[in-house]
Amino acid sequence: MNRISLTQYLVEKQREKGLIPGELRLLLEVVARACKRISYAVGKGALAGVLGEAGSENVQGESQKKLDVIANETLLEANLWGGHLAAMASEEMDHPHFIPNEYPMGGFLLLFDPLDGSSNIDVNVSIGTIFSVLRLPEGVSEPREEHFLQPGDRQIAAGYAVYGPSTLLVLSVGDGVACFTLERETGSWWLTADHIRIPERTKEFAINASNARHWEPPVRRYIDELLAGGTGPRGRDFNMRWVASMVADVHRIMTRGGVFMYPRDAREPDKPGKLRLLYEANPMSFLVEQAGGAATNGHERILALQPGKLHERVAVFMGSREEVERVTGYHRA
Ligand code: AHM
Ligand code: MG
Repeated sequence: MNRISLTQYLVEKQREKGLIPGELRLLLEVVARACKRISYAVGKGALAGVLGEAGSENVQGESQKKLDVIANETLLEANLWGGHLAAMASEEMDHPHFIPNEYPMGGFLLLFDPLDGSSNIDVNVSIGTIFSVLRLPEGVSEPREEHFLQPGDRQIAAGYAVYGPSTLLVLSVGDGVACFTLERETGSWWLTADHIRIPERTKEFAINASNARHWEPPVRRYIDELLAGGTGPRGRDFNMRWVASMVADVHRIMTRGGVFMYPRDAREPDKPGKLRLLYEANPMSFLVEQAGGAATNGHERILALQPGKLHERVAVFMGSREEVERVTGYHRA
């Protein structure tokens, strides 16, 4: 079988298509290497003592699991000295981590959710890593936190790893979406799907329905219509799935379509949703749009939003275009 490795794929984007600078290729390879290490730690589980609580809290007031901390450190360490980055920001760190003076500074900013789906770590359900790459704005020689506050449309690459039955890396450099599978024995990533397209129509939706009583009217209306099935206004039955790991839910949608929602709700009225804009919603929206799907906060494209702060939250509706457009339309009605 003539297999294409991650390196070959990226070299082609760089050399033949001139789509990405060499520095970005090297950065993405380092991120992929860090994800591989995280995958090995996840795979060892209790045997490596990586399950359970870390006994600390992150800036969002969420208690950290040991793997949240391990994954964060793995990504930081791997990316610190390569010379491609100016700074890194993470769900698990209050403020960005700037590249220390002893290492060369590069022109990119890396953001990540090191371990997405933390509530699934200890129950052996798929979890993942989400990442986003931005450029340090032109003319800036000293990176600061505000330089991360760029709309998602400015991402030059984004991706996620899923640590599931297989370990996958799903990536876009703005030229479609490709999926690589990790061959554990050799540590190589092989291209296993390219030009991924999300079907425009779907019969599957993903939402945490235990929050139904807190939803806003447009979301209630939309879900009620889906639940009404064949005899309701939609005239067909829908199926529901909720893994509670965004990476796994979005990956299912990448594979067979569907719509993923985490709307804002009345539990914490001052927060516009649960998921974070810069390192969860933006990279996932970039991938979903690159695969022909759509992603909004109920009103606007997520990728067009101007972030106001690093750990900002946002409502999320993403996946098959027809459904995202419909639920977004209900917010306008
Ligand atoms: P995390 O990054 O701390 O794991 O939180 C994000 C996760 C998403 O992966 C998932 O879609 C959502 O939180 C699940 O939330 P809930 O537990 O409310 O269903
Ligand atoms: Mg997350």
